[in-house]
Amino acid sequence: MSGITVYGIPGSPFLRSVEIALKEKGLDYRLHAMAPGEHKQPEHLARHPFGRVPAFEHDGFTLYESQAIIRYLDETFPNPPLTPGNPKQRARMNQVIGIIEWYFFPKAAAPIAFNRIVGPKLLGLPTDEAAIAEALPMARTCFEVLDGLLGDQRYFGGNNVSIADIMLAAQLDLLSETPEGKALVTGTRIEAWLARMLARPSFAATEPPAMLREAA
Ligand SMILES: N[C@@H](CCC(=O)N[C@@H](CS)C(=O)NCC(=O)O)C(=O)O
Repeated sequence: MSGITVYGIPGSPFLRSVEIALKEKGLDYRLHAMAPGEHKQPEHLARHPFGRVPAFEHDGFTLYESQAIIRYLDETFPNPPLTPGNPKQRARMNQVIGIIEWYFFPKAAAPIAFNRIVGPKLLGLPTDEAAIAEALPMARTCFEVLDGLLGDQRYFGGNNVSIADIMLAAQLDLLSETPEGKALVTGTRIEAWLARMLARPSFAATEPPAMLREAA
């Protein structure tokens, strides 16, 4: 056993990105699956003071923040590498990760996916159409920019899958289940890239729960 435990709510794209990295590395791990709400309880707040998922442990070393976890895995278990060796390609990967964390997830993907899927279909909350409308201009900018950064490359960091590809595809798989996400992806270079990513065994092995897909 690798001594790795991942804590999270199945269906969370950030949890999934960590699991995908583990699968890409061929590492076994224990998933401590939590129910929604458990992430705000004292037991989890002790692992993650911001009350989010995922959290991670490796032989007593604890960590949260998906990017930090995946980078740690990549340095600790270097094969196959998820970080390009070339500085320019590495910079592109880091740029895409920055876009995901600052613009795409909080200002586009999260408001749309929450208000189309998680809130109304899983939590019984009303859809906030205004929040979706507000998120759309940022979502359009993100798609335009990401499509340009991918260009004709196979992956964002060149010829091999990188941390940026894993993090973005885990987010996009859920977002593209919404009408807005589907419309944004269709006809872009991101569409073929996403299909390639989702066909990887690491993605197939970490499919979100059927309940979430059916809700979309
Ligand atoms: N920056 C964090 C973001 C984690 C995050 O926002 N996770 C979402 C699920 S995908 C979450 O925990 N949401 C629950 C909440 O905000 O209460 C990371 O990279 O791990």
